[in-house]
Amino acid sequence: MYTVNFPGLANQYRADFPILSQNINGHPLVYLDNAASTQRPTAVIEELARYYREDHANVHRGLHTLSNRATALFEKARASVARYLNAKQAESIVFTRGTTEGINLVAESWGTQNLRRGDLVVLTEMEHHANLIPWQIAARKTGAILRFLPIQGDTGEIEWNELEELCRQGNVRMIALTHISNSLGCINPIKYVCQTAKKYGAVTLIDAAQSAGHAPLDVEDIGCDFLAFSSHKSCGPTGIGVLYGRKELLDSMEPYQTGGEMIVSVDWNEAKWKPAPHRFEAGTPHIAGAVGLAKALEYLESIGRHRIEESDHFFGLAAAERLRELPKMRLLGPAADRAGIVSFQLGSIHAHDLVAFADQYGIALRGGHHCNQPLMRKLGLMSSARASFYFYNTEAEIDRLVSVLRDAAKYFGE
Ligand code: 7TS
Repeated sequence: MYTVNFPGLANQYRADFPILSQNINGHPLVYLDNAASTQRPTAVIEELARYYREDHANVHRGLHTLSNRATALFEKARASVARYLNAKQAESIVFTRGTTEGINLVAESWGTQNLRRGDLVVLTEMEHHANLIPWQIAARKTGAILRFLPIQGDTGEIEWNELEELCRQGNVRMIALTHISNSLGCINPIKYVCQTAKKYGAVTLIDAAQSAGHAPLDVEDIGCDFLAFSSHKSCGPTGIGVLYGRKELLDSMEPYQTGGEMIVSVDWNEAKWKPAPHRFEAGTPHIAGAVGLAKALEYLESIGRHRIEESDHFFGLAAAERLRELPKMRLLGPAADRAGIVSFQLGSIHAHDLVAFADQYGIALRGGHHCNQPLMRKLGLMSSARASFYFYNTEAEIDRLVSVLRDAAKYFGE
């Protein structure tokens, strides 16, 4: 029926996610809010408990056994993340609170130290607020100018050769873009963007919030300077994330937060920083989070990121195909190459009403502007509803979604 085959990963892996086997409002939970946050497998939940039960102390400061053990685990987690991203060295990995903090770090540290009046920062019109507002602030502080690669309409397609035209103007200093759009589900050609940037001497930042847990990512192959992601969208704990940065670039940047553990020496009036990554990790980090994230990445590797990517592709296309059967359905995102994220507007039903209706039947969707206010405005929408899938979802859950949306259309008179 579909152009891609159902990968069937749920048969093998759904049982690893205890939260999914519950009823919500008297119906089996259908969790389709994975773009907001994925769920955690038992392996990660148990690793967090094990860490607190057996190994916890503060890192990098104690000389006692537990502190050494916690430090070793924390630094081992950094090395695991480096391997996951194919970063050349663990020192390129900064632990943050999440994608948002990673981008803020770059915009504040790299941005305010390197951008000059009239420099261009190039973004796309589909950026999450987390990859927009930090650049607005950096631009305000430095006099740099933001430019946006426009999307062509509901499909979210971008004329990528416009990037080269912009770069030819000569003063593009930063290109920051999302790999996968959290509302349109399109997959952007980040390798091409980074190659183009390099030709013109611009620095690149990839927002990998929606891709790190979903597809193979190789920072060497992509050729990016920075890449940020969140653990909680990749089967790991909340409150921890990763900023990858080219080591020499990180070492050239001043920290934007200061305090304990990021220094070499401190005097009354001045201090000297450690090299990266520790200069960017002031204060006690989320140690358990890093340990849990390493376990989550190990779990994703055991499934195989290519298989997860295939599964997302199936769900994106299959859900779009089935949702199109509904009358008055306006689907966002590309027709072909798409991730497992499908946003839509059904007739004139407000997305919040639709989400509340679906929740009565145990279906978890998201409705709103998805932290893409300017994008929604450009599309002439106040909001949209969104179903986002992961490898533990099933084909039957698409049927359930379509059936409940059909009932919603009737109920709201569409
Ligand atoms: N960038 C993108 C593309 C995202 O989708 C999100 C979160 C972020 C950045 C921020 O990530 P955080 O972990 O720092 O919050 N996106 C969503 C979403 O689509 N629904 O809830 C959060």
